Amino acid sequence: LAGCGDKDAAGGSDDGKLVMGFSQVGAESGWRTANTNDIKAAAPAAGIELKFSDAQGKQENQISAIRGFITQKVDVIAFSPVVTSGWDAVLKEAKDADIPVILTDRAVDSQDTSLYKTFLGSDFVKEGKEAGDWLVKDSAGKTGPINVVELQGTTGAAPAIDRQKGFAEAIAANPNIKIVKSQTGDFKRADGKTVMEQFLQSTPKIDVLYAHNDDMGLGAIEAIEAAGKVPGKDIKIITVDAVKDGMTALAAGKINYIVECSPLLGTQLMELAKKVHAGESVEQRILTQETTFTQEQAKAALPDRKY
Ligand code: GZL
Repeated sequence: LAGCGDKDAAGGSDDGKLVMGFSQVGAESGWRTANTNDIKAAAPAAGIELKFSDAQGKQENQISAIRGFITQKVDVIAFSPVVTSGWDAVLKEAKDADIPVILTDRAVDSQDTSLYKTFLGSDFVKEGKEAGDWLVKDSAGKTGPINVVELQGTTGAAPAIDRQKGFAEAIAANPNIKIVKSQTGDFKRADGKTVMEQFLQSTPKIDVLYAHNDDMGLGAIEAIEAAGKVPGKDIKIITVDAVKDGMTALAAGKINYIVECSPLLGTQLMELAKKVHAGESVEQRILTQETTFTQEQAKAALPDRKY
């Protein structure tokens, strides 16, 4: 709408605040909830007006939300793409409308990197490698096959593609370690439980579960216990994220190792939005800082965990 008073040409808010349109993947996991809460808190703290949209895990909802932000002439668009492909057209529309786009959390496979100003998020291949490296170390000196079942994240999502890649590359160091079953649990606890039930029924010997996030690992633990097995002992479990529920299970010995993936991108995102809006140049790729946790480290870290 044509503004009045000190509204800037790009259609910012009436009181001159920078307006950000954010399209979120959904609410599929504890990580996503923490990510959403952090973004919603960081916007007002940075004096930014946030228009927030939850896509319930559907790419078409993200695309229509982005189109809505373009129509509303927001100053900056940010989003976490649920899957890597299928974004070029709508990103071109944002570019043609002269609205800068910031990617957070997940990547897109667009070859044209002029379609977004920067990508702020984790290195998921590294996360998968950390998980695989731990298993290789833990398996040192053991003889005989080590059968791994893998609960993959959302099909086509950057973290699922890359966590699978990094893990597979790392475990190649020990040919005894084999992924005998791999299936998506869509980053959801309920799906992780259902798929693990199927793994348990169809796979005689499971030594390790590698789950691409804590939530699927926690669902799998329910299935493992229902099958009369001890998680963390009969079946070792490695997950990614390090949200509170995962860290609690790790400290209790039901998970053996967690690779952290930080959801706290909000403050960095808001600072980037201000720079991009001001026409300042920003790094094309900004990596988040994160670590890994053993059971002992989880016990020490739990009291201070913010999410
Ligand atoms: C990773 C993020 C993933 C988390 C899951 O940055 O995209 O999506 O690992 C979440 O828990 O659902």
